Amino acid sequence: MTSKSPVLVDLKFDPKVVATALKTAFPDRGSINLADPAHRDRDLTAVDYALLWKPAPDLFRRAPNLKLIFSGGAGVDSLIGLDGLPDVPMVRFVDRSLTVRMSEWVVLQCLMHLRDVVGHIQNQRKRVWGKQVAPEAREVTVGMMGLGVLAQDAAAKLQAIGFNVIGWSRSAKQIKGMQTFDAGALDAFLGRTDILVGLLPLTPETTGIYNASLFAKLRRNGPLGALGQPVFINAGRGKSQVQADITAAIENGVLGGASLDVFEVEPLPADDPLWAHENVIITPHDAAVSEEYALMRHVEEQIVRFERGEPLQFLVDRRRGY
Ligand code: NDP
Ligand code: OXD
Repeated sequence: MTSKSPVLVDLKFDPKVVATALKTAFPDRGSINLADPAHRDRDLTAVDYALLWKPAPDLFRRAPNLKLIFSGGAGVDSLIGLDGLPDVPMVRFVDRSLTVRMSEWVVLQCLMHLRDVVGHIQNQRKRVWGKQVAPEAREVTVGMMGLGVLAQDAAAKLQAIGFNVIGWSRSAKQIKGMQTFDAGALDAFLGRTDILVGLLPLTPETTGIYNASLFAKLRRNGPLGALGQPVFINAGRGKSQVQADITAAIENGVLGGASLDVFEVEPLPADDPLWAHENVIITPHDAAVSEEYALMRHVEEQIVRFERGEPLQFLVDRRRGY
């Protein structure tokens, strides 16, 4: 009987949580956790599978016979350019737990801006009874940039609340109840958008895409006067945004507000001007964290499929970069 290859794990997550999750994960094959000092110097030459998030630079040299690589998150931008990355299938993380968390964050941010929650909290601190008349959600159009797994779920939940939702993606899509635009129709999409939600992967095409020229094309004073100034929300990747342009757009009124979970440099440096803007909501790249038990379950499921010769799910297209 041949023994099953253990799963090599190199995740720059909370090491205690990873170690706890690994105690029950992969019962038939075990794991080699590079965060565990007892495993650090193990021979990796016979390892078939690796679960990675920001792996060690020498990992692919030490593990030259990988057959399958798993990303510890939905995004693969931090893996795709790595030196020595072998030409084997790469599976990204797609799971209900991740999707639901992202939708919660997106809905929360849209409602924060719709109902001026920041303004209300400021009034409360000053003991001011500052009644506001907010627009109704249906008067506001949320434009999703990216219409993948995460954006489609968030869009459905925004629609359930009443927002008008439209979407833009590389390839044309037909989604019930939603006007969609393909890559060539970006300007038409932006011109109808009051709240822009970025859920794009980071690729050469999407690097710096959220910039001054794009913000200037968003709709101002929508048909019902809702919101007045457009809002930018991004939970995709920070390098898709030109941060200096966001700061300038907030300062010169091109944008009325922003919610940012991702940044060009993370953690966001303490002296970045975005921290100080009252109408900018900053969260520390925790819109949708990978839940370790769900991640290990997903890896196990895909390995079982692979070993049975069944097609893998959630495969990354290296040529497209996501
Ligand atoms: P998907 O791969 O399912 O969807 C990506 C979407 O982006 C697709 O609709 C795709 O178009 C579109 N897209 C890609 N490139 C372009 C382009 N050049 N022009 C127009 N559209 C483009 O990804 P997910 O929805 O699962 O995740 C999206 C991203 O969210 C991840 O890559 C990651 O960066 C980020 N993320 C952030 C988290 C956080 O906590 N902040 C957590 C999890 C993910 P098409 O449909 O035509 O292929
Ligand atoms: C991801 C992330 O890509 O957490 O999953 O950013």
